[in-house]
Amino acid sequence: MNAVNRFPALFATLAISLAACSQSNPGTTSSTASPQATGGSATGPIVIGIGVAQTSNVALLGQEEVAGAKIAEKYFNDKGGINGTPIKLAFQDTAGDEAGAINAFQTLINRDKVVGIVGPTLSQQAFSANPIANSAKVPVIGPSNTAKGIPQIGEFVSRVSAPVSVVAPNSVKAALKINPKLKRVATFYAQNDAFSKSETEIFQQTVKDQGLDTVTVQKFQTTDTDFQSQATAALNAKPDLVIISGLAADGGNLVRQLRELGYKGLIIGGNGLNTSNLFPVCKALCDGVLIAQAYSPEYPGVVNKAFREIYVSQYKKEPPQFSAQTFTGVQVFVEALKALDSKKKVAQIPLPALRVDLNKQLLIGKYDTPIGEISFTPEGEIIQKQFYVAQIKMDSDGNNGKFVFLK
Ligand code: 1QQ
Repeated sequence: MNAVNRFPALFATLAISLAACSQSNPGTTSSTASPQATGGSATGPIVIGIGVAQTSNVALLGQEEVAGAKIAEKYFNDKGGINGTPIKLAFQDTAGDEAGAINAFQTLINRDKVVGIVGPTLSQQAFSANPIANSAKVPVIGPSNTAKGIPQIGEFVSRVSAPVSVVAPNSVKAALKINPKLKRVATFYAQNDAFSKSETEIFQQTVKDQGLDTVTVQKFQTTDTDFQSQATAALNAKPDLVIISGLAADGGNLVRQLRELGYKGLIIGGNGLNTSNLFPVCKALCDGVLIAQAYSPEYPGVVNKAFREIYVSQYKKEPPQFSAQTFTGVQVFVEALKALDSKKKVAQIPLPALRVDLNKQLLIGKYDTPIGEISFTPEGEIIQKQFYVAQIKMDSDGNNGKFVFLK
């Protein structure tokens, strides 16, 4: 089928997903923080910025981050906020590109006067927007920035999203457990996306380390919808494992087109495919895709139990990784602010000093979060213990699906 025939399906899918996004997250496109409600003000809530993608293709990933942040805001305020002072989240939509992330970060820093930012959604955006926050001495916690080099952007940048180097190899090992005879690997990656380039390097190294053969490497763009030429070239190389590093819309279309062309082997999706928003794109053909996870809904910690219960009651499904990681980002800010506040009331600290103190404090804390017990290296890299692999299981009509965690 040609590109023209593909477009209506893609746009219909995106329209549905984005409409669902705006319905489930009303009123989150801009901040309602008043000028008084600043980090270091004597009165009013303490404002934490959330700069993630609420529009564009990347909202397929970012809308799960908004959900996690909102659950965290209510959860921590119900528990008394920062020793009695509530927190308030200021949301700014980064959309899907660098310019959007830069705009959102500038608004959060200069207008909303946040104490710190959880965001952006993509590593591709982080490499452009984080240096701005870093120069302004505003702490940034990456909820989903997994490319190599993120904490190294600067001293005010940390992340609660474990890097591709520790997460991605798990799915290759899981594929080998399912089919120990695997040998021939076709790798696909989005060449216009920093995360996808970083993740494919790890996948390709893991393939070597596991004694498998790379039979082809195919490139695409995250904006592509037609993958006929790459998929056909890859299938001519007779792979028995396909590995995809891209984002949800492109990744989902690639999965679908590989299956439509007759590919029957295992498929591994990278972190950009790690959302149930993939399901409307590849429908029943999403079935069987393996994706490594930095979160399990079954993690037994107290905070995860509470988070999971709230998420399930609100969304009628298990919480996804990106929601858990964004909740975790807010939690780190809240707990670091509480620790600071018990030494000196944060409301009395001028905002520039508070931002600097907060960054120092968050890096030395230990946190019991939905994604497990975590801490940070002095550089801001997350130290996390548990990782998992899930496999997508679709209903036969392709309308509903779930992530089944492998033992
Ligand atoms: C990154 C990612 C994204 C695909 C998560 C939304 O891991 O850009 O680093």
